[in-house]
Amino acid sequence: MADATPHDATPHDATPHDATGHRTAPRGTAPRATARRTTVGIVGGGPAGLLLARLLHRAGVDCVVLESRERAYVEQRQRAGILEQGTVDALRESGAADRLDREGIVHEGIELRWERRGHRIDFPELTGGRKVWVYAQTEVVRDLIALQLADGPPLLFGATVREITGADTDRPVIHYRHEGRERTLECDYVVGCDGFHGVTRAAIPEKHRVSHERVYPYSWLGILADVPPSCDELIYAHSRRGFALHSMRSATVSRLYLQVPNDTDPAEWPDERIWDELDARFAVDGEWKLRRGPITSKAVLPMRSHVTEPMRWGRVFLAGDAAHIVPPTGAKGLNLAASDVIVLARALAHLQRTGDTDLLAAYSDTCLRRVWRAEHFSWFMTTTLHTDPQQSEFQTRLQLSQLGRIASSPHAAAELAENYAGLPIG
Ligand code: RFL
Ligand code: PHB
Repeated sequence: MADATPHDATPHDATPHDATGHRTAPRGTAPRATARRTTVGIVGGGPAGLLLARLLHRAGVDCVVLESRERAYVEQRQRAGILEQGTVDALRESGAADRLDREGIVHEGIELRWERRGHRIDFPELTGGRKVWVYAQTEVVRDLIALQLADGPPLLFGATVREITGADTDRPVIHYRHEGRERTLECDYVVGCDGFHGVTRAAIPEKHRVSHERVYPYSWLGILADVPPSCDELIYAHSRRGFALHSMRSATVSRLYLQVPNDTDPAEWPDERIWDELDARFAVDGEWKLRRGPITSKAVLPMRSHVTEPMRWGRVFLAGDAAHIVPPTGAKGLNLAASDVIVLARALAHLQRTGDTDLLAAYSDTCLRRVWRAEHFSWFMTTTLHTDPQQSEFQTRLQLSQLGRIASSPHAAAELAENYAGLPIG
């Protein structure tokens, strides 16, 4: 990789600039393509892009975030709920954890449930003290956006990136459309945090890019319900009717998921049918009862594993869902996105301080080690807990045997706990 020292985002001419640094056309002239420079151009303002921007800002590295959607949409997109210690530490370091520290719920375990029995996995006991936080991705994104708009660096909503050119030159360029005009942003480095359907991945020439993929033969129907959670910790339930997960958002809002066939229309699932099915899948001997309440949101989510390698080409880097997807059963997607940008922010800050590109050159290999571990764990949780439509009794017995092993062996339980609570970053 060519060496380059990050520099200030100083505009190159005296054309007037708007609040985001864009050149503004003199009154009465036709709109035209405008240009601007920055050190790190970040494509996508999801959790990966927003956290990277905060970490770089704190380290004195200048950057700009371009997000295609509007703020309200980004802030309401229902997704992850579980944060690992490393993610929480990075949010604290970036100054965005005040509300997380007040409202986040610390969880020290999960329950696995199968054949009418429950088994608790105790994280601190099995991992030497680790735990996780229940704090919704929507809240993480809201906190990061509020801080970014108050404190910089620039974050543009409604800015749709079309293409990255010059990935293997020392001046890659982001081409995007904003407020009806075509614009360009010249960068020292471009980071694609634009999710699975983003455009940055295509900046890596096809012959140098390998993708590994697995699509699962089932989806999740996810609901939000205005009802206090029926449990203190998450419940992951194996059942011959299919998987179910009980999670939560607060003391008054529950988040639940049901395994459903691919291409299920949520309209096939009226509220009563959902609660009846959840009741059947969570059935357990003893006193436990599932509380029912008004369902405020329903959505079907496909399940996929995907890794693109390498995660860097020239001066273009991929982070988060742009480079890898995991099925949500291991609660790893958001945490992996966070660990990528933690590694990248460290490398860019190191370059700024020392002029040394070694950490940046190691970025892809460093991240992929953790990515493949999370891919394995997410695949393991998914295939152990879900019922494949073609599943034979033999496969069901293997799943039950594995669950029995986790319940009876502290070593098997520790393997699950270490992966779930999160391995060290770097
Ligand atoms: P995102 O969140 O998809 O953000 C990408 C952003 O890029 C924008 N974008 C563009 N912007 C400009 N120009 C373009 N051409 C653009 N194309 C796209 C998009 O609008 C968007 O704002 O990716 P990021 O930042 O990498 O974050 C990844 C996480 O969102 C994802 O991995 C997690 O939500 C996965 N996940 C979970 N992860 C966990 O760690 N723990 C969990 O408990 C957990 N639960 C889940 C999940 C994902 C789920 N779904 C919906 C698949 C539960 C569910 C149901
Ligand atoms: C969630 O709360 O949305 C959630 C929790 C754990 C998972 C997946 C999703 O494994």
